[in-house]
Amino acid sequence: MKRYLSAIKPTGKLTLGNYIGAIKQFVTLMNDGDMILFVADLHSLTLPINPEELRNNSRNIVAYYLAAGLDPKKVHVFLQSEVHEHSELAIILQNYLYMGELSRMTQFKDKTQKMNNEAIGLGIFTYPVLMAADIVLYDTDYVPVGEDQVQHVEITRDLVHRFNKRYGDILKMPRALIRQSGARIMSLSDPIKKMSKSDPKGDIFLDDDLKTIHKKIMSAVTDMDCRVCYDETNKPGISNLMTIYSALTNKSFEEIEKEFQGKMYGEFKKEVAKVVVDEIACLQTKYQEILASGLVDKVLKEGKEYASTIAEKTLKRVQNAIGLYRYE
Ligand code: ATP
Ligand code: LTN
Repeated sequence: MKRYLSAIKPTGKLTLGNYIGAIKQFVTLMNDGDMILFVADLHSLTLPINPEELRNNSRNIVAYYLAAGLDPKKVHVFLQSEVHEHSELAIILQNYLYMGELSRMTQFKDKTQKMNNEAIGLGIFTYPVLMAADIVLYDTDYVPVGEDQVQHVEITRDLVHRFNKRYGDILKMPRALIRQSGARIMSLSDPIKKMSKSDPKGDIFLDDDLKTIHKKIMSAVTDMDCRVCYDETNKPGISNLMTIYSALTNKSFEEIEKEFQGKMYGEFKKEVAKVVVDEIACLQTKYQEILASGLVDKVLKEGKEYASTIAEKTLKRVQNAIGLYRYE
């Protein structure tokens, strides 16, 4: 059975980008194999975060996982910080990734671009090491993520290759899995920028009220051309709305172009707004029910037990392979 593993950082309120690029993909894959999902709370410490927000965000992500339709009988969900093997394995694996390659990572460069060198924490630099540990700890086959995370999976693959060449066939080689369309939802106010929860300009949040969502879509930045057709380079705004519409309706770009041929942008936006509002309304209702039910804590407890059993075995296998002394 194939194993899928993925995570979301509790750095802020979830966006439509997280939902389409990551969570919806998890739901589609849930019946295809063993699925392990976690809240990457240790990764969220790599940039300053308020403790109360971190705690709330973590809990809310789990509730949204479940509200989106992830079935806790099929999917194992836990908090990264509760399975100590993630940190222990990262300490070992940091010796197999190099300063040069880490300093070339896009996320590191983007997130530290405006920071003073003296104030850049080590964690944002070694971020890919912890992520590699997250992935290999579970003998993962596939890592379903949005496009921005593919580079992190690629560096994990380099590490696995390097490690196995030296010690034998110890770590499983993972592969990134990205949606054909919807792997990169852009900001509604600046459609050449990724919609991102820690930089909320032009974001739709899953907990926005429905009127606000409608308004945000109706005022999304588009071009002057007025034809609903997909052209990422010249029409990034309309292409982004088409991507959102396509991801939520399963209609292809050709079908959408036909549907809105000769129609004004306003008409198209109204339809996109309706589809997004309907989907989020349903999600919000389930989310509130789940938060009130106490299910989140139960799921996290079971998930932690399941994950710990696997993680413990992998860590021992690695420790053995590299020569760390074990009594038993
Ligand atoms: P941050 O702003 O803190 O970096 P983020 O909003 O980019 O956060 P992550 O926690 O880094 O979100 O990502 C969780 C998952 O959602 C990842 O698989 C990521 O690729 C995906 N994702 C995030 N933003 C988008 C987006 N705009 N479009 C598609 N997928 C996305
Ligand atoms: N870096 C990821 C979150 C993450 C992750 C992982 C995703 C941490 N560890 C392991 C997949 C597998 C992000 O979404 N920003």
